[in-house]
Amino acid sequence: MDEKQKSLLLKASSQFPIPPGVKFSYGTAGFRADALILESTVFRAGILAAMRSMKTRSMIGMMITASHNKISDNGVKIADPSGGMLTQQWEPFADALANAPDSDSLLRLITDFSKKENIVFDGTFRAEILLGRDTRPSGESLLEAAKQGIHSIVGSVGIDMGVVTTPQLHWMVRARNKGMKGSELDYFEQLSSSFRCIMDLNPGGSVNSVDNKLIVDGSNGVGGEKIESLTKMLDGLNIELRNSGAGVMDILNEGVGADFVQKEKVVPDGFGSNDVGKRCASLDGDADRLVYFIVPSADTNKIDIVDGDKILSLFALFVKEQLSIMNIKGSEYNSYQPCLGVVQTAYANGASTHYLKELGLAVTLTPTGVKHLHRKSEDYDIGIYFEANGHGTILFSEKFLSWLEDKREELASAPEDSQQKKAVLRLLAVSNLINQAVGDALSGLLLVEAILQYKGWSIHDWNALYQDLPSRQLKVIVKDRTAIITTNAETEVLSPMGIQEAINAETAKYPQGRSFMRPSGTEDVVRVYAEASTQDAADSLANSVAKLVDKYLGISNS
Ligand code: 16G
Ligand code: MG
Repeated sequence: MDEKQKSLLLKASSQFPIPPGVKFSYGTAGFRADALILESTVFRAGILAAMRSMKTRSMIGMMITASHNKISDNGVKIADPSGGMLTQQWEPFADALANAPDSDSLLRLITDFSKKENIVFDGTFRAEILLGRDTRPSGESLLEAAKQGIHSIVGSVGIDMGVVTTPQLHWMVRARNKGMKGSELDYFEQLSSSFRCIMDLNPGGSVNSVDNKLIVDGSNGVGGEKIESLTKMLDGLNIELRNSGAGVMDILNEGVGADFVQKEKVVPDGFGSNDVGKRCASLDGDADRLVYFIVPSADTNKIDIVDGDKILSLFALFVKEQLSIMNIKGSEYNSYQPCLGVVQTAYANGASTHYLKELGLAVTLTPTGVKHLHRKSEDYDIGIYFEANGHGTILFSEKFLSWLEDKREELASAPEDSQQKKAVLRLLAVSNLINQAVGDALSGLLLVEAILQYKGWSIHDWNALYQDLPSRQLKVIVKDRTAIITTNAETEVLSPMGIQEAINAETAKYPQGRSFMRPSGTEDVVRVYAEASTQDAADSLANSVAKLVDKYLGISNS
């Protein structure tokens, strides 16, 4: 590193001292904290993004968001050239960078790491970072900090995409690195044209007119604004947007949004007795989560949640159906058997896993966090993943897509009503509609709507695919959650010793009982999950396991 680069880094970083007494961790989905203490972290993440761009010789993404967290929080995460999450190999460097106590140690870290990674700071490569932020007021000043970080590496530029959803930014990074057009308008055009294509191929069975309207809870975040732009480009979809964030009292994620409805299972603000029986959907604050719900009666504030597991089941059913339409016995299509797999986490309701296995699908569990599910889904020709909380998408392998393209050509002269041809065209359209970079509430919502229309199903028909087992989630505050080591996709605890045996003994007392504990990757708590054949039983099992967590690890246990 030459003297010019060194002094640039020293000078810029001295403007962003780290707050005393805080330890930052890249965590499950990037750095997250109170926005007031994040400037140095975002500045340093800007340096990291520029170095990652130099290393990969590609465009990198940087998104400023704290997703479903409260409005006063913010965060930052990095998107790799594929549009996916930052490689896990760089996470320890991200942590070290964020916590380096002063400019000199920061410089030393950068010098050592760049030597190890063969990154040469000679200013000859133009590192490019696409920057996005959600609607949080703190986003603007944090964006400035990000730019300062980027500019402290000679030859690096930040391209500001403004206020976007997290999946939009990931999509743009992926598109641009593939040499395709990657503006917001391109994103909307791709989604709307592929949606139209699937709808045009639908057999014409339509849901009844009352049910035809979809009511969307925008979580008072960026998703609302974007869904409005998208709906303007769409026919055949009647969307009423609530919680758009436009009103003075509309506070981001407060009593609204996908995280709230999925965890609390109660009616979000802006919804009520007039919505009984209607098809409703909630996005989270940065629109990478999607869940649906039904208000079952005017007498209760409880909702029936149609969560990520049900979305996964709907997608899996649809894709499997298209594959079997193409795979007529004795035909040439038998020569290649695409492998369809589904990926869930331990939070997936046991009833969903049972349903998917009954469909004959390979079901795999990974630890919590999109990066784990996404990576596992890449093992399949078609990998569908969802977390119960609404993060998920469908990944198509290059091999499968080029096979589909060949089939399209072969079937070009087949009659318009050829079912095989339609199935091929449908799957190609799905691969364009559904975000291949990361789970995306907007593209996921369009695919759900198109499939319901295809099947002529109401939300009630969809919800009846299987019945969720009653479940309960609890949080427990402990002395040190890093003392916990889990295995088998977080379904078992290795350390502290003895706790797993105690959990097993409790769980065995309940019919259809299942429970696990895991340290949160985003909060300083331990999470407990339990399910059983009745709500009372699930509550009681969750409470017993929470007591065990407290006994083995709790604050009171000192
Ligand atoms: C983050 C993750 C999400 C995960 C959640 C778990 C991404 C983009 N988001 O929101 O996948 O379900 O954390 O939080 O990876 P927890 O560790 O606090 O339970
Ligand atoms: Mg989110």
